[in-house]
Amino acid sequence: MRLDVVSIFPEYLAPLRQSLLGRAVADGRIQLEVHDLRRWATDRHRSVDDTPYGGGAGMVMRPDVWAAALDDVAPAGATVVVPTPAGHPFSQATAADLARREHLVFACGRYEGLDQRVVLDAARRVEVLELSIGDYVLAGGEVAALVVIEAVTRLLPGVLGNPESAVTDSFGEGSPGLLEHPAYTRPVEFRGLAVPPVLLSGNHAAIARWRRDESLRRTARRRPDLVARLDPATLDAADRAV
Ligand code: 6GU
Repeated sequence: MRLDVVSIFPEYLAPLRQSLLGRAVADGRIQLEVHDLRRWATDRHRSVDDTPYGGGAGMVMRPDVWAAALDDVAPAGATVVVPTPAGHPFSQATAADLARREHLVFACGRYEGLDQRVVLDAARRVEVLELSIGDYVLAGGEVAALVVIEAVTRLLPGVLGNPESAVTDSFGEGSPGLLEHPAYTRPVEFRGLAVPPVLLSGNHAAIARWRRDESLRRTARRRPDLVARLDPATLDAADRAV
């Protein structure tokens, strides 16, 4: 996979070179380029923004600068991702979809976002996805791009340490749509808190049942919206008792 990220704060993207993803980049399994948007600015002051038509607070990022950048870094076949709190909700399903693309380009805006014509123009030749990572407002798209890139690249073969953890996690494709159960490791007692005895029993059926009950209880308490969306066919009699 190839990743290009365009930002006026390229140093914000430094975490992409850390950890498992950083290893994949260093080994050449992922091609990563981070670009400073100001490279495409043309005036003396390298300006990238201007006041909004119609008035109002904040600044809007200039279409000429962004279009020149995307012309250069998003060739035919690329998918352009524009992080914005006004975007479609980003989800595990979106991450799985993006993980199947050859080339992702992230256009990180600051201020009040990009002139909408940047999106309209780029969409004439490549797919453009405006995505939001949640219902809160960040100062810019950089951190959202980091979130999307981490969620996508950990699904690529050979990027995540353990490929199975990508399918068993709460929102993974092989999951029942429940939050994960709590996990424990040694010691068996820590600051007066014991590991639930069933996990020490060696009874694998009982352990599986306990984990499922804990997942159901946790999901019901924390994410009733997910319980409402569960396929009733995936629930057994013991589930209904929880
Ligand atoms: Cl993708 N960008 C910004 N700036 N704020 C956000 C967001 C994205 N998603 C949620 N809040």
